[in-house]
Amino acid sequence: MKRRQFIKHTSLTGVGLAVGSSILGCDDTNSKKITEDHKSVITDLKSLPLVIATWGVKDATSKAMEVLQAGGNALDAVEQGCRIEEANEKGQSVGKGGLPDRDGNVTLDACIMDKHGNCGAVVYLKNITHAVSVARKVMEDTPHVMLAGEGALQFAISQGFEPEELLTEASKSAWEKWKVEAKYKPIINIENHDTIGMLAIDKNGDISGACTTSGLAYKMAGRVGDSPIIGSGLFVDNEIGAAVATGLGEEVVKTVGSFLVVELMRQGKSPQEACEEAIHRIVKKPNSNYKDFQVGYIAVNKKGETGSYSIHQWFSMTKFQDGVNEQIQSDFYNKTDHS
Ligand code: SD4
Repeated sequence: MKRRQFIKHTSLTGVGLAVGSSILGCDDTNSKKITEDHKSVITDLKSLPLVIATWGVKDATSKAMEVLQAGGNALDAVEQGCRIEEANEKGQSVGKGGLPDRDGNVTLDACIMDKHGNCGAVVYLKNITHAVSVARKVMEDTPHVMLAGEGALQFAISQGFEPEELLTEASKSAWEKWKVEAKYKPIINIENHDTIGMLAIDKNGDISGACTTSGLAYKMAGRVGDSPIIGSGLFVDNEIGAAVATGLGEEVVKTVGSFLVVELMRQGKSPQEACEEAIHRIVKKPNSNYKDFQVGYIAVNKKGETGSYSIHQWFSMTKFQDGVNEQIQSDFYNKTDHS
C-alpha cells in the first residue's frame, strides 16, 4: 500500500448541530434554498453523519456509513464497521487471522463506548472473532465494564458466540518465521492496516466509538494493551467528541491518551490540535525513546471536525463524510527521520 502522499487534513466542515438535527437529513430542495440564503449552512447540512477509522479500512467505514445512512445509530455503525475487519483474515492485527503472542495464541482486546458514556470491554479473549460485539454485550447485558480471558470467553459462549480457531495458516507461518530469531521489538508501522479504532456521529449528532485488536504481534502471553482500556485506547464524551489510539499501547496507557485528546478538545482545542498535543506528551517526556515506536490518534468533535496525528510517517485515517470515503495520510511529529 502506497502512503507516499502527505495531506494535512484538519476538516473544517460541519457545524451541523448549530442548525439543529432535524434538518440534517433534509432533501436537496431544502438544502439549495438554505444555501442561497446562508451560504455557510450548506457545509453543515452535508457534514453528518460521518465515520472515521484508523488506517486504510474503506470497507469498514463503508459498512458503518451504510448503517448511518439507513438511520442507524452511531453505536451500531461502529460495531458493524469493526466487525468487517475482525472477519477479514488478511488483516493480521484484528480478529480472525490476527498475529499471535509469543506462544502462538491469538488473544483479542476490544472495547466500545456509547453516547451516554456507557462502555464495555474484553481483554485476552481467545477463539471469538467478533470481540467488539462481545464488548458490546458486556456493556449492555452485565453490570460490569470489562471481562478478561476465560471469563470473557465463557460469557461470549453463553451469549451465543461460536468459538473458532483464530490462528490462520498465514499468521501461523509468520509466527514460525518470527520464532527463528524471536526478537522482541515492536514494529513501528504495520503496512496494510493495524488496530482498528472507529468513531461515528449519526444523523442525530450522537457519537460512539469502538476499538478492536489482536494487540502487539508476538507479545508476552497475558499482555494487554491500550485498546480495551477506556480512556487510553478509546474515549467518547457525547458533549465534546471522541478519540481513539493505535500503536504501542504501553505508551498510550501511560498518558491516558484518548481521554487526554477529548479533554484537550473540551478546553477548546480542535481535534487536530488535540491529537498533536497528546503525541507531544509522549515524545517530549525526558528520555523518551519515541524513535523506536509508533503511536497515532484520530479524533472528532461534536461539530464534525476531525483530526489525526502520529509520531512517525505512514499513519493514516479513513474518513467517510459527504459521500466521500477516503484514506488520508496523517501529519506526524518526527520529520527529521523521514525527510
Ligand atoms: C496494542 N495499540 O495492543 C495496540 C496495538 C496497535 O498498532 O494498535 N498496534 O498496543
